[in-house]
Amino acid sequence: MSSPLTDIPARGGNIVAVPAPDEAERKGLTKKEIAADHPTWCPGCGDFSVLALYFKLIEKRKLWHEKITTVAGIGCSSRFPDFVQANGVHYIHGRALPFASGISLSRPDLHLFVFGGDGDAFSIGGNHFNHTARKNIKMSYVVMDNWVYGLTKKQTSPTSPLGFKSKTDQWGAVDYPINPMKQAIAAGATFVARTTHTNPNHVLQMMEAAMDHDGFSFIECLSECVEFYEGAFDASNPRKGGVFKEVPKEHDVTDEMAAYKLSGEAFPGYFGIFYKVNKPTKNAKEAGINKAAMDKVQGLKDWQILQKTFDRLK
Ligand SMILES: Cc1ncc(C[n+]2csc(CCOP(=O)(O)OP(=O)(O)O)c2C)c(N)n1
Ligand code: SF4
Ligand SMILES: [Mg+2]
Repeated sequence: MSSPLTDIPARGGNIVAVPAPDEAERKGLTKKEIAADHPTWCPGCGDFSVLALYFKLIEKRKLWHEKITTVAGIGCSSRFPDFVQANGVHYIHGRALPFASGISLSRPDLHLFVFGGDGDAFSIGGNHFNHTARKNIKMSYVVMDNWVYGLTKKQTSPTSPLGFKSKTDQWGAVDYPINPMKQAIAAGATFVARTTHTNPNHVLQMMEAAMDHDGFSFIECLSECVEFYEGAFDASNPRKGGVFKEVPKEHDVTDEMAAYKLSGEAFPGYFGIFYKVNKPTKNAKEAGINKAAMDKVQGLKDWQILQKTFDRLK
């Protein structure tokens, strides 16, 4: 019987099942079991609610410690893995996605979540974002967009709006901001959604849908930096007199042009799934290549495979 404790991918990319206790007997994790450390964010930071909803997702979907991996770069939002009692990596600024890609391709059995900020994702990590999306590597990437560099105390980020006054733009930002949704769609992400930390049910719904997507799933989650950009998202928060507008029911999520058009709506824009298509993942393609290679050397010992390789090089 297959078990969450013992399913490990074989060299060919297949899952090897080793007999183990019935998974039905195993209880899901509680928030107490999954919460590692007291988050060090400023009181009122939007990132708290995203973390709380990640815990909720883990509880709701009955994920176990060894089945979840949380990866991040550097930034306030990127502290995420430190606060989760499971395997995780707090990696280099902007380099979370390449690290996560390695995990995804070698351990396709894991639920892989990557969290980070707008600077991490679209500035220093911009290229990695495009390439991970186009390769359709299976993982869920949640960008906690606060329109500012929080950790380093208020510099202009790639999503800061024109005119935003920061330590790097004392007279107001002059560079046109990027649109994360348009960028994700154009780069080839197969799941693109938008949510905001002020609507917990919606965040959870988007995370669940992203997790269930077989491919690279991207969520832009507005997450307010109360310290350096207070009130940035008030226009999207009904409790602050704003509007939370869901993606229209008739929107066809497989229509790339329609998704692109939704992304162009002026702030606060729409929230929900903009784009979702099924395409073969790099994981599946590589597993196929690995299997074909392993079939060729079936029955041979490791040293015999190595010998054959060296013989070929002669
Ligand atoms: C290679 C490198 N360059 C720059 C930094 C400094 N640095 C750390 S976090 C950060 C930006 C953080 O902004 P963002 O990714 O939006 O995350 P936030 O803190 O807003 O959540 C920068 C520039 C670094 N740690 N490493
Ligand atoms: S500086 Fe901003 S993003 Fe960082 S913890 Fe404080 S409120 Fe959150
Ligand atoms: Mg930021």
